[in-house]
Amino acid sequence: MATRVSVVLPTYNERGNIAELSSELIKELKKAGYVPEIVIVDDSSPDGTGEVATAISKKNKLIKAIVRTERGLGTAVLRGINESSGSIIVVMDADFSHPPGSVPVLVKGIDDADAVFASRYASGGSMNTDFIQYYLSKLFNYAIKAMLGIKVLDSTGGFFAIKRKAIKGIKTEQVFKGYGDYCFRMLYALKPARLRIKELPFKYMPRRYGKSKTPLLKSGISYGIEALKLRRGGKMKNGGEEKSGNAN
Ligand SMILES: Nc1nc2c(ncn2[C@@H]2O[C@H](COP(=O)(O)OP(=O)(O)O)[C@@H](O)[C@H]2O)c(=O)[nH]1
Ligand SMILES: [Mg+2]
Repeated sequence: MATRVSVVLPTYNERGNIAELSSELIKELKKAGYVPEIVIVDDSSPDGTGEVATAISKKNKLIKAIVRTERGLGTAVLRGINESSGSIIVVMDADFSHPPGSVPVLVKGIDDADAVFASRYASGGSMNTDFIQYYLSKLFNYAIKAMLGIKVLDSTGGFFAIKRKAIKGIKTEQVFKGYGDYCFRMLYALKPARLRIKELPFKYMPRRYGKSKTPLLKSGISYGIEALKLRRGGKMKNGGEEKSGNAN
């Protein structure tokens, strides 16, 4: 039986991207021999992404649309994971920055791993920004990697494939919250399980339609604070405390 691959797409104002992206993902995964499932989690976007998602889900049973009243990237990803059914889960942005053509590459990479992270910084990867921005973001990601002792360099990108059974053991409510920081929180929570985790390069593209929702400086600062908190929490745990260190 072919492997079912669920792609979780969190959306906020992605009306121009979502239909085309869903159909390209289905095409790419089918071509590679997988059974695709697309799970869109929209937070009642004012641009009507939810309506488009609902309409395409009615036409195509491989697409599932969830429209929530709450707001938040981390919790949207978790909702998508919980409502998906594939043995492999892919999480990615819904704006074509994460190219649909890279998805089968990540999924294939899971043959000898438990999770595969798409990386802008691995050899062969790139980012469609100027030299300075690229190296600043790479440096920032190095700092997070060193601080948390995780294996993945691109731990803020939110583009990865993971086996469902790999996340069974983690406290998902504590991990999937906030913004892009959920991604390195997940890697940190997975550390004790000693999973096989690897990175494969991909080329980060400019978004096709719409605008970015990430306040770069603000999220950079809050990611830094979050990484510090996690590290401190980890040390406390090693020192004999019961608490997991990321209680809020
Ligand atoms: N459900 C949901 N999705 C979000 C939210 N904020 C951002 N996203 C989605 O998360 C992905 C990344 O956001 P984006 O604006 O592209 O940030 P950037 O890639 O850092 O510029 C996109 O698919 C967004 O639509 C949110 O509050 N809720
Ligand atoms: Mg984006």
